[in-house]
Amino acid sequence: MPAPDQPAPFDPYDPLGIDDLLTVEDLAVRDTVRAWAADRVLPDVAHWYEQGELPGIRELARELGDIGALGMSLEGYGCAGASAVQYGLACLELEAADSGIRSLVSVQGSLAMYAIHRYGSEEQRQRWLPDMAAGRTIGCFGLTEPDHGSDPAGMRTRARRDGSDWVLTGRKTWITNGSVAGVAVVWARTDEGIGGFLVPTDTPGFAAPEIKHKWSLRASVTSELVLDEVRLPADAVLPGARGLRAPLGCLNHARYGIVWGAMGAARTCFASALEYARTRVQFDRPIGGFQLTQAKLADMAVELHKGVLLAHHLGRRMDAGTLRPEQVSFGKLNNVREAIEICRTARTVLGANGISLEYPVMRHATNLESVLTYEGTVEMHQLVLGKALTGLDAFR
Ligand code: TGC
Ligand code: FAD
Repeated sequence: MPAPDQPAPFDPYDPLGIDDLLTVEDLAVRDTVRAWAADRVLPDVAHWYEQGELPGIRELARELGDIGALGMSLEGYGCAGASAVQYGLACLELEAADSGIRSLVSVQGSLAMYAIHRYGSEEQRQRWLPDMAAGRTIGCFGLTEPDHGSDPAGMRTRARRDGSDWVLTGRKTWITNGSVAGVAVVWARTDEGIGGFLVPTDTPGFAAPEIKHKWSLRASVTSELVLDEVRLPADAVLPGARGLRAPLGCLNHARYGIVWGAMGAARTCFASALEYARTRVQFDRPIGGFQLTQAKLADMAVELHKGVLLAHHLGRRMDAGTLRPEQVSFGKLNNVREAIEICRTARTVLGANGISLEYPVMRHATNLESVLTYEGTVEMHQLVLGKALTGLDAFR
């Protein structure tokens, strides 16, 4: 322990002492998730990535349920009721292993479970949430369509009334967890505007073919959703979800998790570059001794820890109930953009080894190409902020 008037020694992995902002409970959540990822993801993830698959996803989901990571900041129904900061720390630790694992958790908790928790009836919550919190049922969230990605207001998937039933027809694409889901939260146009529907995936007319040939998020299941006259009972509709604001409300929660998660990917790449720079010798000295390498490492560290501070600030606002959607856009825009830059810079520090799966940096950098695009592209978040700053809508 340093004397009270002496600052703690400089820690290259926590140069600003951000850990001091965390409570004992926060640190316990972080350590639990970090240990789980070290045990269950890190030993195999490069192989999964190379194979382009996530084998054992159902078992992984159940284990994530056991550690309380699914629907982590939701209250009741078997959810952990953790704080937003704790949920963020969990996202960071999961994405430090691989963005695909964080995606699994984001979609399950922040999108599918959040939609049911926030907009569902009591019966719907009782039916789905305990199994989803335990990882026994996996959920997916179908908003994006082949012709409507950034502009979901134009969606074509339609839900029409037939007696008391609903009949859904349409197509969703790029849906995380789609082929392994037991329930799909599907957003569709109705005569009263956009609504949300809970579709058990064994319903006749529903199919979820997996999307192959991805060069990013390869350790993640991504699928199309095909809805061909899918007949659902009246109680399949989410009663509290009216209009596009409902799915966008879920996105706030998931985007918030990404603000933290992206810094996890960046942390891993920074650590890899730092270690490499200390040990790789060229021109008779470690490359970390060259000014150009030090400039890279210093800039990476600055952006990494600024990003973590930003995430923490937004987490406190979410816990206080004061977080605005524009502030989430601010965080998602900055942290994913900086994270991918950190990973690309780390790649250069590792030279040729940087492109090898023996090191994690290229895997993280390619994963972040998806993270840059999903949950609102860079441009969408620039436009959200642009509109908030100027009062002028530049989307259309
Ligand atoms: P706009 O007219 O602005 O808004 C329509 C209604 O929604 C309200 N609203 C929001 N409410 C809550 N949170 C937000 N962030 C909101 N943004 C808007 C708004 O107040 C309005 O309400 P009301 O009551 O007046 O009707 O809508 P717009 O059509 O102009 O679109 C705005 C825009 C472009 C920002 C929005 O469409 C958008 O965010 N587009 C990006 C689409 C996107 O992010 N898709 C993500 C799909 S899910 C996914 O990618 C999961 S990947 C997860 C993983 O694997 O980890
Ligand atoms: P487009 O909307 O066609 O955009 C193409 C380009 O045009 C982008 O650069 C965009 O920013 C730009 N652009 C569009 N409009 C404007 C404008 N007005 N001004 C300036 N530039 C503009 N979706 C789900 O619903 N659920 C999921 O679980 C899900 N998981 C995903 C997993 C992965 C691996 C990926 C890659 C995507 C996933 N998505 C999911 C889809 C994702 O949300 C969309 O890809 C994203 O919203 C962008 O839509 P798009 O790909 O159709 O691009």
